[in-house]
Amino acid sequence: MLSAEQIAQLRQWRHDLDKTSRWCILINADPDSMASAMALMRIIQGKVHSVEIARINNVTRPDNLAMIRYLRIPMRMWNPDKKNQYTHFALLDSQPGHNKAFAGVPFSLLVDHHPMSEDPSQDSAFAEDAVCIVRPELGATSTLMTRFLQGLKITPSSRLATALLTGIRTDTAAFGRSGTDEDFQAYRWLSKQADLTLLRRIQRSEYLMAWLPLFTRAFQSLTECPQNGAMAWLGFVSSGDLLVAIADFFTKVHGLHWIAVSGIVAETVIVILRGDGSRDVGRLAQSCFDDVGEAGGHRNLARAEFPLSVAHQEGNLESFVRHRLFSRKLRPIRRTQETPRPSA
Ligand SMILES: [Mn+2]
Repeated sequence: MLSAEQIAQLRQWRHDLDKTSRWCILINADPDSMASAMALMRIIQGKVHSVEIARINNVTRPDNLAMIRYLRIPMRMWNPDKKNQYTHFALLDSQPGHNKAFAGVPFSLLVDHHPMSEDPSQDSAFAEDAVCIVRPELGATSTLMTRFLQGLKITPSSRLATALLTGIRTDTAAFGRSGTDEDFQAYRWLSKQADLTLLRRIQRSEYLMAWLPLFTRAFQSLTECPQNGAMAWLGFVSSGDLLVAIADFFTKVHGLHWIAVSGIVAETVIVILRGDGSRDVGRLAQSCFDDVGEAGGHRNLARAEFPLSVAHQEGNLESFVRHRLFSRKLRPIRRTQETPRPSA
């Protein structure tokens, strides 16, 4: 909740915005940052000369592409050469030290929910009178932006409310992973204004047309593994995200306790493991692939990566992976608290 004093400060900040200023809202685009950017745009529009949203990354996830399309989020790729077009910069859902692209940008506003960086910015000097609001206890920056809208008595459009709802849902994994009472209150408030049909359409955009041939490969190569598991081999794929999307699909199959979906991305073999918890796939990944590359994860989700060259020495890649998944008991399990865990 914002205090009366904080609301007064926010109103004053908005009131004092320079009518001639040209704002750029810089984000590392994901649902939370995109929604936050839309909210800030709504808050400062009309109070400044212009405001644009620029992203530093490519958006490739189908649900994020759907969010941009259905909610018509105006966004361009950040071009550092055009920095001089703007007089003010805002950074949302990130901190200057989080990405090289933020270096040297004199931010006037920072709103975020990540833990405060120990070394906030070596290269990025904040602008004079910069406002930094970091609330690490919150599940999403969208929650904070919702509080700002409430404090300013701005009723969000249904598209903006849907965006913020998507931001909170995504960052908290629909309150399954994180989220405080405050996130939940914001969520409930937004639900009244949001377009829930659109929200469902965004959530359901899990795959791209171009991925469908990979599903064919996955189904054709699917083989059973011990303890009600299965593995699929996809060969060369353009990114590890595709393997993740397909592995996640198989978690919806009742009776399948765990799945390993593998493929080759450039010079690396990637194995994505998902499970229903009846078997610790993090340990499985480690015991199978720890000796050839990086492997680890949690009970329900894990990942292993190793160089193509390792497996090549042992002949056929698919049988190499299969052999390891089948004969895991032959390898000792070494697992410590400090074991590196590739992001699964
Ligand atoms: Mn976030």
